[in-house]
Amino acid sequence: MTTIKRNYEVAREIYRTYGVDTDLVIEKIKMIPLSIHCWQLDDIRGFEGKKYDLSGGIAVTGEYPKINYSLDAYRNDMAKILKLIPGKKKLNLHAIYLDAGNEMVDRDQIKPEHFKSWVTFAKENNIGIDFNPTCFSHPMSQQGQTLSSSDDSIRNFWINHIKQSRKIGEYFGKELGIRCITNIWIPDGSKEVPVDQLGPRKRLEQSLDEIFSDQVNPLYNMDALESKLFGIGTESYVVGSHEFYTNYVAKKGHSMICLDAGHFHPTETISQKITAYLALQDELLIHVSRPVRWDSDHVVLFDDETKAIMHEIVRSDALDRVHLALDFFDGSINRFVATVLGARNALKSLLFAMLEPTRLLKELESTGKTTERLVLIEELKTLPFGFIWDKLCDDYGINPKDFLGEIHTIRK
Ligand code: RNT
Ligand code: ZN
Repeated sequence: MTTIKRNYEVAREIYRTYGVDTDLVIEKIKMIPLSIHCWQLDDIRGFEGKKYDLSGGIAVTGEYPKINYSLDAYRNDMAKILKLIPGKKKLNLHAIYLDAGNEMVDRDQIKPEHFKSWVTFAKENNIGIDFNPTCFSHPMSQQGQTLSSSDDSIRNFWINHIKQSRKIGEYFGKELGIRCITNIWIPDGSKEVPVDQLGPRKRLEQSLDEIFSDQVNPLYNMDALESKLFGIGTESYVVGSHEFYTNYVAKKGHSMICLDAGHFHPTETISQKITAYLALQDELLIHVSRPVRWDSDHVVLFDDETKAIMHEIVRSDALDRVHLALDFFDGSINRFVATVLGARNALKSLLFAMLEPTRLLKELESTGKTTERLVLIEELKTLPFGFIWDKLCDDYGINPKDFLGEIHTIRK
């Protein structure tokens, strides 16, 4: 018997004494899709005919040598990345990762045909695709306004971009038989508090109404709206704030909220917001990220907040209603490794949460045994969780202990 199997048997027995069936948990976690973001690998450069500088508050910091990827080389690395992450995966694509050959296709002109080769890639790699319109790093967003702009030509440009994006999402869903989530994030806001705070928000509402007036089959595409508290250059005012989108979604009754772990005040945590949405909304998208003092998008760790996010989902029995997508970019370490490591840490956190004897804890809670509840929660932290994780990796032919060995075989 291999060490991994032997260790697993021991761990399985220990978890069983807490009423946890580890075999079942492993089978269950294999069914939960994790959306791997396309942008960590190439600093969100994409494959548009023309490469624009990053803007809209999107910044990648770090001096680790980067690869100037061709689409083929990029896909090669992405395929390798997918193989190093256990479980079910989706690829979270941004619109600027289109494949239009040598043609320069502007954002308002993108069509499903420009993403045909991504469908092939997804089929080859047995994954679904999620989508994001790219409303930043473009001359039309240079004034810091897109959907909320008072200039109709700018506003319409971005409305059209997002309308096209939703069609592409629908196309992915239909072609792959896996529903696509199209997540809309815009950078609109300002450095100082504007005198007119209401005007841009009313224009954003109108733009969204116009976008969603297009019928897109909800079986194939579902939309999410991502808020933010502040960004670089939008320190004082963000049009698409948390309150704005929460009210928009509640009022209009379509699309879901996207909670990004880095988009709130540093003392707020999204783990403590999840159930407020689950109580009143059908679905929720989470951008699993790691803020350090601000929305710094550090690589996701197996840390307390990531575990708390997963605990809230598991304890609410909402694994089918909450969608997990990664969102970080670190240019200070190997970007390939960053993607794999962050994805694994998100999954590890999920596995950790799923191995909790939730029913037992809830029972203690409902019978007022809060001392026992706290003791048990602390006890669970030192169970041989790592052995279960190793088994999950092993089921996918991934050697969890040879991670660095794997990465030394890949290009920088
Ligand atoms: C930006 C948002 C958004 C982006 C990606 C690249 O603050 O978090 O999700 O990170 O679209
Ligand atoms: Zn995000």
